[in-house]
Amino acid sequence: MKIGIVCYPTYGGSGVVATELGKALAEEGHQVHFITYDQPSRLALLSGNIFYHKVDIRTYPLFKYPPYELALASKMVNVVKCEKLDLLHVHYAIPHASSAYMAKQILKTEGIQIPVVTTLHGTDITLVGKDPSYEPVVTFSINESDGVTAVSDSLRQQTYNTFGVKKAIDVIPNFIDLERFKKQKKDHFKTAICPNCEKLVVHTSNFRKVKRIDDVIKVFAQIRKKIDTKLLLVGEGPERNPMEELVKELNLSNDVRFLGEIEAIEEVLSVADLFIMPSETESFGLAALEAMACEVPVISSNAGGLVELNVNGVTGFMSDVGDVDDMAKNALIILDDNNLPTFKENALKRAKEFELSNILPLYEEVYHKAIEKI
Ligand code: GMT
Repeated sequence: MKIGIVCYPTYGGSGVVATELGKALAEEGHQVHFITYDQPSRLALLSGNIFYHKVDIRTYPLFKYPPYELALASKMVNVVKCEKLDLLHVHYAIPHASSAYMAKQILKTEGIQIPVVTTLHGTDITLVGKDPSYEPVVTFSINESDGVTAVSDSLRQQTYNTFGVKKAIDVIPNFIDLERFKKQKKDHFKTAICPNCEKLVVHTSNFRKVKRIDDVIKVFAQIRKKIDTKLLLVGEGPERNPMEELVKELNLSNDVRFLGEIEAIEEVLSVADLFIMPSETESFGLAALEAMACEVPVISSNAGGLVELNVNGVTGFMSDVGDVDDMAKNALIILDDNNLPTFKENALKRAKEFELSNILPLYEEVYHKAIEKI
């Protein structure tokens, strides 16, 4: 197949899933055309089957807000025509699904039928999409897609509960490349961070409020009172400065490090003992899956799709959003040397269920159904 993939090329989970999916499809022999405003961060263009088409967003003094949706729709039209694409797969409903709808209508006037598959990732539904300023367009574009997927059953349900969506939604969970995400020997790194053999707790995210990084720090403060531990906070975003202030306030500066964005995240996870994800909402929790693949157990909230990933008492523990006391109590159970090896083993075993090769055929099936339908 010749597949056009549209996504946000940033560090967010939806962009990562779209990019890794595209790379895997290319390896399977499909021709994959990324249509984005920047080169996706995890994309290496070293495959003959991968192409990148940049969306040019023209500014003009009259525009307070440059019309990205129109530039994207126009680019989709051109790429579908020039490259003779069989299908467009858009990741994140806003505005990708509505731009794809417009592209599809334009192409129809020229006698070209292009099926559109939309993948819902989370905040496009749970936070931004349900806002009245976007909701009618989101509902319409989902209903007009030829195939719709959501990354967890929780997100599928939320979509039905929040929007007037009538379309069947296939659940296709996030996936993991176990060749890349595996525990590696990085003893020198561990010694540098934990010179006295302290335990290591890690959190990675894009530092938005929804991630509740203050809870990570509060849980860590409680753990540290009982055992020698260090905390690594990986990522960048609006919450970074306030969180640096909180660390100072709680007198934790000697034990907490902010690492910023790191490309080889699997190297950091390789030396971690515990991953904390206390999110307010989380449609799947790709970062937690990446940790589990590197044999790191997870303390998480029980929000959204996290209950479909983290197995309570087995791969880690789940608590109600904001219940930092419960999270800290459970973290101490995991970090106990008598328990840690079993939790690590279980985490890896669970991650294996989301191996890329198990998930890829599910997307291919959705593509075939969408193409047959049109
Ligand atoms: O939350 C993020 O870090 C980014 C966000 C996005 O929209 O790119 O991630 C969402 O999509 C990921 C991939 O499907 C999911 O694993 C994340 O759980 C989801 N984030 C939220 O629901 C908050």
